[in-house]
Amino acid sequence: MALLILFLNIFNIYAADIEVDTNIRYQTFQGWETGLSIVSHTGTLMGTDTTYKYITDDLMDLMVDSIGVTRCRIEFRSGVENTNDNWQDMIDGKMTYDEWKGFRYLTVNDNDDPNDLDMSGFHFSELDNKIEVGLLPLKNKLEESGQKLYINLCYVAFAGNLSNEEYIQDDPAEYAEVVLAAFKHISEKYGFTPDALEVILEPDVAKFGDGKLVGECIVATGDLLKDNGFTPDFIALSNTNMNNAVNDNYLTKFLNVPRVLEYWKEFSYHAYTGRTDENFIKIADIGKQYNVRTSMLEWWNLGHKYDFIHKSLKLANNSSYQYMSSISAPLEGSDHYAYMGTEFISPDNYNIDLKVRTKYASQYIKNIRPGDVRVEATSNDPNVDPLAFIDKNGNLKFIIMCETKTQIEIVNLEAGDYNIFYTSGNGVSTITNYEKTIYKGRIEEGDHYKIDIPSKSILVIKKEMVTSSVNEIDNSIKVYPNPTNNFINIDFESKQKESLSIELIDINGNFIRELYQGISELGTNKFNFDLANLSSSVYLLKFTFNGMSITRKISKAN
Ligand SMILES: [Ca+2]
Ligand SMILES: [Ca+2]
Repeated sequence: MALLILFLNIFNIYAADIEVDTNIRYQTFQGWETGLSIVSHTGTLMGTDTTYKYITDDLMDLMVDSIGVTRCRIEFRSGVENTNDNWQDMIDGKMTYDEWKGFRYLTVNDNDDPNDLDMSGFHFSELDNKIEVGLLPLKNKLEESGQKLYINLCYVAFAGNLSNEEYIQDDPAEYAEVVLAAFKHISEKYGFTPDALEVILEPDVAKFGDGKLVGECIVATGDLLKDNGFTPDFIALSNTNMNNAVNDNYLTKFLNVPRVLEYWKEFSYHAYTGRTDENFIKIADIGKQYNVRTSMLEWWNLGHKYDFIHKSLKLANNSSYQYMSSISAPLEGSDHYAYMGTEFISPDNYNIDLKVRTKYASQYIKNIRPGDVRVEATSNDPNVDPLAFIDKNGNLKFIIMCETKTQIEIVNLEAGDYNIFYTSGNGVSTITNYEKTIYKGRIEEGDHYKIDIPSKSILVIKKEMVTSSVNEIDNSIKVYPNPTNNFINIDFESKQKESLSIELIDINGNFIRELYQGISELGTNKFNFDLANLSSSVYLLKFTFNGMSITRKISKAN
C-alpha cells in the first residue's frame, strides 16, 4: 500500500503543499449534536407555544438537509423524582415559570429503597414535551432519508441551593434508579431506547461531587440498566471547564473507580473556559489511551465559530460535537444559541433561515458524516489548514480553512467525480459566497485544476458517487429537426463531466455506428451529426452516460 499521496499543490507567492497520508488515521466521526431547548422560536416555552406545529416540518427539513445534524441531547432533570408533576402544574397555570424553576431540581424520594422502583414517584411531562415537539420529528425526518438519530439522554441536576434531604440522587444507587425510571418511561411510552446516557451535565457546576462519584454512578447504573435489558453508551465527564476535564479531581478520581472502563464510551467536555491547545491535546491523548471517543458538547456563546470546530476535530480528535443548543430562536433579537431563526406571522406566513454562523458551521456538519475517518493531512502554509476524511466508500474529502486569498492547484488527485465549492466571509456575519460551486464533475488522474479562493474561506473538496445523473440528461435532451433529411442536432444539459457515448441503432436494435465517444461537458452540450447517407427509416439514438442508457427515436426522410 502506498504510504504517501501528494494531492494538492497550492501555489501563490507563499507556495504551499498539502500532503495526505491515508495510513495515519484518527477518529471515526460519530455525530453532530443539537440540544432540544425548552424555549421555542418565539422566545416562549415549547410546552405552551401553539405556533410550533406549523413550522416543525420545515425546521426539521433544514436541520437534516441544510445543516446535517444527526444526534440530539435530550435532558431530564433530577426533579422528575417527585410525588407532584410540577411541570404540568406550570403548563396548567397552577404555578408560574419562576415558581417551577424552584422545583425543577428538587427531589422527593419514591420510597426509601433504591432497589424498589415505584414509577408513580416519577413524572416526565417536561421530557415528554421535548420528545414530542423536538425529538420525534427530527428522528422521523432522519429516518425518511435513511439516516438514524443518535439519542443522548442527559441527566441535569443544578441542585446547589437544595439541602441534602431535598436532593438525594448524589447516591449512586438512587442515581441509578432515576435513570432506570427514565429509560423505562421512554421505552414504554415511545417505543425507542436512548443510545447514550450523558451521566451528569457539568458536575463542576452542579451539586455532584467529584470524578469518583461520577464513576461510581456509571458502574451502578450500567449494572442496573443491563439487568433490565438496556445497554447505552455512557458519556462523561461533561465538565464546564476544560481544565477540570483533565484534572485530578475529576479525571484521575474517575479513572480510579473499578470497572468504570466497562461502560465509559465517550469522554465529553464543555468549552466555556480552558480552551488551550494543551488541554485539547490532553483530551485527544486520554481518548486514545482508553479507547473512548472524545466530544465537545456545549459552548453556548456567540464566539463559537467554525474555526473552533476545525480546531476541536484536529487537536482533540472529536468524534461528536454540539454546535448549538436550540433548533430555532427568534429571527431577530436575543439569540438562544440556535441553528436557525424564525419569524412567525401566521400559519401561512413565516420565515425561517439558518443563522449566519450556522451557514459557516454547516460546511463541517453537512460534509463530515458519521462513519467518516479522519486521516493525516498537513500543510506547509499556516494560512491553509486542511482536514481530510475517508468516507465509508473509501472516498476522500477535504475541508480546508483558507485564511486569505489564495490559489490552489490540484494535482495527483485520484480519478473520480468531484464536487468542489467554497463559502467565504469573516466567519461571523457577512457571507460573500455561500457554497459557491467551483467544479462539479470528473477529474482524471493527472489532471491539473486551478481554484481561485478570493478571501478567507472554507473550501470543500469531495469525491462523490454519481448514480442517476442520466436522468438529468433525459429531462433536458433536445433532438432536432426530427424528421430530418441530413443533419441532426442534439442538445442537453449535464451537471457532471462523465463518460458519454452516443450510438445509432436501427429499429430492430442492430448497432449501425458510433456517433460520439468521450466525456460530457459541464453545462450545455451540443452535437451535430451528418446522417445524409442513411436510408430513410426510423432509428434510435442511444445515449450511455456513466454506464446508464436512454434512447430517442428519430426519423430519416429523403
Ligand atoms: Ca428513589
Ligand atoms: Ca425506590
